[in-house]
Amino acid sequence: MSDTTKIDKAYELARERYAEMGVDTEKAMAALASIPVSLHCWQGDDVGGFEGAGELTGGIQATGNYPGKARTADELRADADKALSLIPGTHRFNLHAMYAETGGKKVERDEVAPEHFAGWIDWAKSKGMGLDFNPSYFSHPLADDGFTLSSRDEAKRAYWVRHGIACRKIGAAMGKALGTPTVTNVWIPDGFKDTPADRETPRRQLMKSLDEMFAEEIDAAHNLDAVEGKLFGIGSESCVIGSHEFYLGYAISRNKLVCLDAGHYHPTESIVDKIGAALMFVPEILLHVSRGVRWDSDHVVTLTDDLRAIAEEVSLPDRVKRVHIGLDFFDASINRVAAWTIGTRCMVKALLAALLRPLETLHEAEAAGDFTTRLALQEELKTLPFGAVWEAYCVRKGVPAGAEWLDEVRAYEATVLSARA
Ligand code: RNT
Ligand code: ZN
Repeated sequence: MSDTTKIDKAYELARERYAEMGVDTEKAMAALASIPVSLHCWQGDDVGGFEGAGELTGGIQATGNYPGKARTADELRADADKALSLIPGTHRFNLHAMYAETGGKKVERDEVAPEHFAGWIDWAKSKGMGLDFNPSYFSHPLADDGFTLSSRDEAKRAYWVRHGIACRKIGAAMGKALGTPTVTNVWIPDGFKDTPADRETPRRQLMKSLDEMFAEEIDAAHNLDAVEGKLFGIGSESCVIGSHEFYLGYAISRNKLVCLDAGHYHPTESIVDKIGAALMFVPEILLHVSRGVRWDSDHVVTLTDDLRAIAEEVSLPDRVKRVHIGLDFFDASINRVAAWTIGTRCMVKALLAALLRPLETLHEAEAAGDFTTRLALQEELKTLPFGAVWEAYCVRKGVPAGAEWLDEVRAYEATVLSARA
């Protein structure tokens, strides 16, 4: 029996089992195909970028030195092509400003322009993919004292405001060219290592900077602005200026997207319950799906209970259009193409598992106060043949169903990655 025949047979049985539970597997797969996940470019090169920056700063860290990381835009695109060929569905790609292609010329961050992303836009267009974007507020001499948009130094603050303005224009150009809005996400590292005496002044500076950056109205069909808070970073343990509360308030009052990064809260705090709560007050949200291990360590996303719960929240029919799913992890200790592939396949798997639930039945039981049925069904669902539906979905999308994707990554490693000195 060929593998595809085995997968077909297993799928037929799975379809029946799910139907008995009141779940239509065909509908679930159709819904899944319409949910894009935005792959972050920075897993491909440990958040290095193409400016020749020596060191990753901003209180984030990629540990490990696995050989073969991408050094140029062409290499990064080739690596992403490989990963995308192993992930079912059509997705998006998320760039940082420091990945501008400047033809070897030094271009200041406040002078980056759409032309520096023409190569990326052409590439995305050829793949029918949308792009997302981020201004880069780290790994730069003007960010070395740990303050950017919240700086008291007017020259520095103005420089970073101009960078933000330039990046929104790039986002809009990408969105316009690709016919799908680019989410341009602002994250800054600003904060204090030790107890501040004044927590207010830098936040006022940040608010002023954001208002200046967002002053120009941009068509929401082209660009959407998001703001990402966090609890702490390396070197900003005592106070992060752009905290969650700061940005939630900012996003609500300015009608912006709030970005929830799964690694940016207290270690036991999940973003699961923040999604629906925030959506009552902000128009849309951006997720940075990540996996913190003891701290904001940006581990590759795996199929954890937390990931599954996130997927359940975002895959609800009225949510999918309002939640932009982005990934944010960077592991330099394993093959980077594999890291992208593992993390994104897990995200898609979690979405499929979420879509394979008898939502109506669960909601009815809950509304009737029958929490016994709710719990019983939730647990039975965990052992239904979800893997058979996943494999069928992969076959239909023309990607490897199981671990054989790794053979392709290994072959790519042997022929392409190992040739990079
Ligand atoms: C940092 C934030 C931010 C970055 C990327 C590179 O803690 O999560 O999103 O990881 O922009
Ligand atoms: Zn993030």
